[in-house]
Amino acid sequence: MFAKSIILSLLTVSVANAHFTLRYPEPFGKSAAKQDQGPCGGYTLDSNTPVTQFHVDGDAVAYASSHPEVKVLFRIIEGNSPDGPNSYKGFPIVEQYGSGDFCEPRVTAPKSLVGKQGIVQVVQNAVDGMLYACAYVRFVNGVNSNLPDTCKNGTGVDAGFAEDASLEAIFGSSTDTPSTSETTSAPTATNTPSSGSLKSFSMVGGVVGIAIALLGGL
Ligand SMILES: [Cu+2]
Repeated sequence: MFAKSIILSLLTVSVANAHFTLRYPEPFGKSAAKQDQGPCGGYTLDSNTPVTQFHVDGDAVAYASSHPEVKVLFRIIEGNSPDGPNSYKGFPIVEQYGSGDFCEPRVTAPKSLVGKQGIVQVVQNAVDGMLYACAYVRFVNGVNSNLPDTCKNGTGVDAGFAEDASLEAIFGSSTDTPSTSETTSAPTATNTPSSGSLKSFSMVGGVVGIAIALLGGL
């Protein structure tokens, strides 16, 4: 019985620590250890923060998710502060299903930001609370026609538009109106198989399999 509870708590811990990893644009930092801390998952912008070009008419935001069901906000913030006064919805709120790689290749920003720096913030409303990651970007014209390799969807990963009051509330009651993007393209659901997610699936399968085997033997 003792061993059984240890195994169950180990499984719980591994899930709770995983959260998501922002892959593109290049994040402030890669650890998810403080991902429940807003606005940027425990990271702040400094002189070593990488800068990625971000195309205002459509660019990729890619992450790997350990959660099989989250709601996601892609928020565009003008300037160097994640608490800056001007922020915009880069895409309608999405509900992502299935764990693994996920990419939204048509996140947009207002054209007025071209030539300026800013922050792409990804906020997930997940089973273990609100999770945050940020990337520092320089806004450029046009659409990114050369999407990164990290922009892919894992096997079984799908998405649809969603509503989420907690994510909407991030915009607060400021006079700043989230941009009503005219984007009508649906979230990607190409389900291109990805070796990365297959690997993590089989890893999880292995852990669960071992746990089940051990439980069976108790
Ligand atoms: Cu999590």
